[in-house]
Amino acid sequence: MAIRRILTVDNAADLAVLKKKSVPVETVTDEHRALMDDMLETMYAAPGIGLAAVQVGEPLRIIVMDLARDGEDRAPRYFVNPEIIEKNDNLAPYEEGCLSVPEIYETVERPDQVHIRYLDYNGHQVDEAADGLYAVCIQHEMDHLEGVLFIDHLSRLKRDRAITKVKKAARAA
Ligand code: K1U
Ligand code: ZN
Repeated sequence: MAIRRILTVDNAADLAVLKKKSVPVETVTDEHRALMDDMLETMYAAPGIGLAAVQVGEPLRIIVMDLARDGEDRAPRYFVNPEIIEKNDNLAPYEEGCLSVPEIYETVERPDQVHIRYLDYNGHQVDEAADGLYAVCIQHEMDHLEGVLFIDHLSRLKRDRAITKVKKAARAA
């Protein structure tokens, strides 16, 4: 397993990759499982609660997540080719962050419940309902698969300010 570099929006080459639409996985292979292992290690090290493959430079429709709280056992989740089958009309606000937009937290409104379908680590199909933080996180990560960042849900002014702030922080580091 290895910790990979997380692409960030302050770098023009990284941003071009982050804006790409990720491609579906045909069959879940050991190579994909190795990538998921690396992604999980990268996410834990960051630390974060979710990560899309494109954030480590692999534009494949793969996501990892762990929503376990401090003190709880790790509970890794793996999503290959996730789809939203149904979503609720109720929107709920949540202050989101993103490892590709470091140190920026802004409120985004999303459907508060979604029904998802995906392949797990072993390539088995799972159908599941997600609500609360699970619903927020899976929709945030699935946006990454379309090349959409959470700051794209903000006004242009707020988005530009966020990018300027990340660029300034990167220059100071
Ligand atoms: O970059 C990412 O996509 C990961 C992102 C996931 C996310 C967070 C909040 C709302 C929606 C999606 C993060 O993990 S940002 C870091 C974070 O939220 C966190 C870090 C340490 C402990 C707890 C949370
Ligand atoms: Zn993100």
